[in-house]
Amino acid sequence: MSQKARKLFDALDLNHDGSLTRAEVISALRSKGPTLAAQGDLPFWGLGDADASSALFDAANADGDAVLTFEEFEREVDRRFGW
Ligand SMILES: [Ca+2]
Ligand SMILES: [Ca+2]
Repeated sequence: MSQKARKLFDALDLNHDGSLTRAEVISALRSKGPTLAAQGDLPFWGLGDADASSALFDAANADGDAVLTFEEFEREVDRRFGW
């Protein structure tokens, strides 16, 4: 398991329900992204606008439902960020 993926997932899970909605990914990356990047918890190049965050959600959302599980999120960020 990727500790970095876990830390990022928990930071983005704004309502702490164990899954990420599209709105959470967009909102959390906008509000917390710069801090996460400054802490080394997210590559600076991984920061993007709402469209990029939405695209990240779609890329990770393997089953096409409304939320990302940790497993879906981990698979995508590990691949994308080389973790
Ligand atoms: Ca959530
Ligand atoms: Ca899903």
